[in-house]
Amino acid sequence: MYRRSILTILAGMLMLFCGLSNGQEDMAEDIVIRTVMVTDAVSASQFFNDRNWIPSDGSASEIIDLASYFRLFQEWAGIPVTGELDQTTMDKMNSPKCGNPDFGTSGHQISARRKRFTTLGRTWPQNHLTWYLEGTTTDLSRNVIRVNWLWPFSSLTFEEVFTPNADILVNFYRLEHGDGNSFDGPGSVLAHAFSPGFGRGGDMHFDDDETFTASTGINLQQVAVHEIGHSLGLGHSSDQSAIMAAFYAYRQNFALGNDDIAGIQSLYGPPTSNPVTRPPVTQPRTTAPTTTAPTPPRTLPRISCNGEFDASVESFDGNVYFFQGDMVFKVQRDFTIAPGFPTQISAELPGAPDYIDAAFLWVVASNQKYLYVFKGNFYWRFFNGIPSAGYPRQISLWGIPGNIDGAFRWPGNRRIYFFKDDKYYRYNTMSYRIDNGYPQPLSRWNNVAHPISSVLDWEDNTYFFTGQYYQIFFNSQFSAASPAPTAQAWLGCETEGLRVGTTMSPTDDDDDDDNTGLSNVPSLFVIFVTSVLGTWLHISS
Ligand SMILES: [Ca+2]
Ligand SMILES: [Ca+2]
Ligand SMILES: [Zn+2]
Ligand SMILES: [Zn+2]
Repeated sequence: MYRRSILTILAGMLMLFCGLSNGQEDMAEDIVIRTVMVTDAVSASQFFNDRNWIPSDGSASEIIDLASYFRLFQEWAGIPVTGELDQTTMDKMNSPKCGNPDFGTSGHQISARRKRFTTLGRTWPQNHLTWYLEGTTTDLSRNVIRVNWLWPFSSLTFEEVFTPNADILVNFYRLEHGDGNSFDGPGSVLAHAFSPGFGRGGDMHFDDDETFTASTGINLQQVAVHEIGHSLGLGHSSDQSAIMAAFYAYRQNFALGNDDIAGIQSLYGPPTSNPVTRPPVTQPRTTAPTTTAPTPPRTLPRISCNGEFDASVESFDGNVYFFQGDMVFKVQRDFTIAPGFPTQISAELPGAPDYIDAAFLWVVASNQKYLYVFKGNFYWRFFNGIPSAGYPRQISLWGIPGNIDGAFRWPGNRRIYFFKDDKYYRYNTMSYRIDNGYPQPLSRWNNVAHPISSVLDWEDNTYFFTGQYYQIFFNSQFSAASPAPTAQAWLGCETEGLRVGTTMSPTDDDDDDDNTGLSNVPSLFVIFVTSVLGTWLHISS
């Protein structure tokens, strides 16, 4: 049996050597060559070899004492130390985990007994990093994938970009995907990431055979925060409570631990007390993407790409209208522009004015939808796209002032929300009047910048648009993410269309009073773990 395991180890070393000498796999030493289900001593020795417990730099003796490795692993993983491949050990080895090795090429380190973080020996020379979501999964919508999963607590700053010329590319793959580090189907390995460097350096890959979630199960954000730790230069921690521990388990209260923070600060130092905005320093990528070519940017009328819209609302067919001057865009659920758009507002909604203030959709039934359009002191109504007779009418019929900024109807509590300047009004569609106690300060919507340009109720979350930026407001958390450029995310515009240097910081309001009504309703929404996000917002504001 041990003779076979030695052969396996030698074969593994040979494969690793071939991979390195190839030249194209310049980052291959970061990542496991293959993965196996551990069922016996042979596959266990492969596990130790793949994950760099046994030195892969040629310094290993040819005969290994497998029992001593079981003891080291059991101690490291925090399970009973028996020195044998018992069921607990086998289960642990086969449980969901990161695909990166647990140690460097010189094998298991004595320091692993100190229960702390490890580093990969590479760091980014610049403190400002760019990342690009190159590919997505059908498990989650693009906007959920794009939540802020980046690491606070260090001097690093991050910027999402919309071209592949980024420091960190994020993608989803199945099985063999061109980097010599195959995924393994459902279960076991969930993801892997490359340590800092050019080409694939810093890139994160997720195993698309997993079902990623925004709640319990394989939570994408929790896996991603671990993987980006590797992208920044951290290895696996022997502190099993750390995010950088190799094995994955869903955490109810998800946050970076002290060990993770100590690790990242050992590489990049603590956050600068007065952050300066640095220009992005992005090196040309030396390795072309091998599996998924980025889709070329679509050519759109210049008018769209400033991303400033007067109003946004769900359309009759379940897509999204964006109004801008005398034009209207229809963005489809896959974030492409519907054929025939943009077009004149008067062509899409006969009788509606240009330069509207706000709009909302009232869905009575799937075949009965009323679209309300507001401008100045008047409003118009369209039933299933057909203008209703007798309009426009006076906005005062709603009990609100003229010239509002935005409006949406939330089906969760059958209320209509009207926003103006730093206040909002809540209209009760059962009593046909504004609820008592309104208007309320807009600051109750945690972290939303104001005054807003428009607001949209869309797929379980609320989107606030201000100038050229938008913020996802997580209904289940009742808090907003950092602003992101509207034109790039919603219209697929290129960077050039955006004004350079425009920044916006979210307001920081700790008022978590839930009188707005949304958070009183039993959660119809995706539960999203945003403790890291929340901390990030706090720090960045
Ligand atoms: Ca897998
Ligand atoms: Ca508006
Ligand atoms: Zn890992
Ligand atoms: Zn990969």
